[in-house]
Order: sequence, then C-alpha cells, then structure tokens
Amino acid sequence: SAMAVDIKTGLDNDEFSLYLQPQVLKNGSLCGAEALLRWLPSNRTPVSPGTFIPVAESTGLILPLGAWVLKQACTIVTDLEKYQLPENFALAVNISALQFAEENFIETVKQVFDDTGASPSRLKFELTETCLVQDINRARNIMKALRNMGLQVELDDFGTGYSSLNSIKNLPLTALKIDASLIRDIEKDEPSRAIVRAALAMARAMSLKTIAEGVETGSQMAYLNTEGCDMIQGYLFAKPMPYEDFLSYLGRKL
Ligand code: G
Ligand code: G
Ligand code: MN
Ligand code: NA
Repeated sequence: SAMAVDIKTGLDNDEFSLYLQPQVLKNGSLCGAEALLRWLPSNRTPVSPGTFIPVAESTGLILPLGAWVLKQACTIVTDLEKYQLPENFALAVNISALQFAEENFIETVKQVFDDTGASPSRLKFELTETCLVQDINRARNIMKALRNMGLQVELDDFGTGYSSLNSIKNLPLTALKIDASLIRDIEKDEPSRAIVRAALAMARAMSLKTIAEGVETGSQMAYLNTEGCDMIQGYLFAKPMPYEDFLSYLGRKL
C-alpha cells in the first residue's frame, strides 16, 4: 500500500519518535513511563498510531519499526541515567505479536542491550494476549528468558482479550495492565467496578503488580487507590510527551 511505502521511507528519514507517558504510584510519585510511537512525516500532518500501527502489523513493517523502538527506548533509558531517576523507574515498551514470534527474538533483544549499554531492569515489555495464543509454551520460555535478563514483563490491554484466564497463571509475568476500557465506567456503574476489583484481586492472588491505564479523573484514581491498584497511567497525570518535555517533567517531579 501507499502507506507501507511511506512508513519505510519514514524510517529511513527519521520521521518516527517515541513519546513518553508518565506512570505514577498511589502517592503520585513517578515510577515509570510508557513509550508510545509517533509518526510526524516531514511536511505533512502527524499520522495517528491507530492508523499506521495496523498497516505496519499487516505488512510486517512492525518488525523494523519495533526494532527501531527498542533501540530508541534503550538509548532513552541510558540517557535518563544521567538524571536522578526514582530507583524503581522503568520504561514500558509495546512488543507486537509479530516481533515476539520472531525466531531470534531473544538474541535480537540481547544484542540491543549490548549495543546500547542499557540496563534491562529499566525496561518492561508490554505483551498482549495475541503474543500468547499461538504457542503458550514458547511464550512462557521467551518470558522466562526476558525475566532472567532482568526485564519486567507485563500483560497489556488486560480485560479486552479472550484467552483463558487459566493460561495466565503459569506465566512469569510481573504485572497486569488493566485496559482503559475497564477504567472508563468505574464511576458510572457497579458492574464496571466489580470487574476492576476482580482483576485486581486476581493479580494480587498471583503476586502480580497492577497498573491501570486511561485514568482521567480524580475519582477514578481514588477508587483504584482504595482497591489497591499499584500504578496509574493516564491524562489525569500527563499525556504522552516528547522526550525533551519528559525531562522537564522529571525536573519538576524531583
Ligand atoms: O499511542 P496510542 O497513543 O494512540 O497508541 C495506539 C496504539 O498503538 C496502542 O494500542 C499502542 O499499544 C500501540 N502502540 C504505540 N506505540 C507502539 C509501539 O512502539 N509498538 C507497538 N507494537 N504498538 C504501539
Ligand atoms: O494499547 P496500549 O495500552 O499500549 O495503548 C495505550 C493508549 O492509551 C495510547 O493510545 C495512549 O495514548 C492512550 N492513553 C493514555 N492515557 C489515556 C487516557 O487517560 N485516556 C485515553 N482516552 N487514552 C489514553
Ligand atoms: Mn501499551
Ligand atoms: Na492497553
């Protein structure tokens, strides 16, 4: 497609960038950020990730894009070490199912850490259920290898998938990321609150950390705090922002 050609050209021409969205603890202190890919084609309006990520997925271009994202994320965490980071700070990177399925996925990841000198403990990989459905045993082994390297592994978009809850229990995950669609209605109705409570209880029973995304209001935050959610990400605190802005944000936070 025309867009696929543009994505390729865009990669060559440095048109992509990573925006960072802060993640905070109950008390509002910074504990991490999610790296979110942005495309600003030269001389044109930005293309939203909701538009170009699906094209990149269906054309396989998510592989070179994902490789660029990982390298960039590692470069960012290496640079961030110059600042006074919270001890537990980690940057979350979205990993596409296609990347995850690559035969040499682990070797590629190791190579990027070797090349950039980034500390694996500063990265958390966000996997979706689509990474798990094809071959759960392979998925478990890959996740173990990532954990052994020191990376954190989170299940993204939790609550929107359809794979069995039972398959999650034997995975070496560090956290469940509760999807924005589950957070949206917790102020409005009891069933939505019940679902969030159940997700938090399940995570607790499996000794997993929890992070809620798409938190936009103080009352959503208050509810999540009351129910023991560990981390919060959403417009209530900050929108995804360019790296330079994130550095100013860090400065204000410290
Ligand atoms: O960034 P939001 O701001 O609009 O992102 C839209 C979608 O694109 C989300 O589902 C998000 O997970 C996905 N996305 C954003 N950045 C990346 C990335 O670097 N890699 C992959 N695979 N998906 C991403
Ligand atoms: O699929 P994934 O969870 O990786 O994507 C995260 C998406 O959520 C990104 O598109 C990001 O821009 C978006 N996002 C982050 N915070 C909020 C929020 O508070 N409200 C809404 N509506 N979207 C958000
Ligand atoms: Mn994500
Ligand atoms: Na999500």
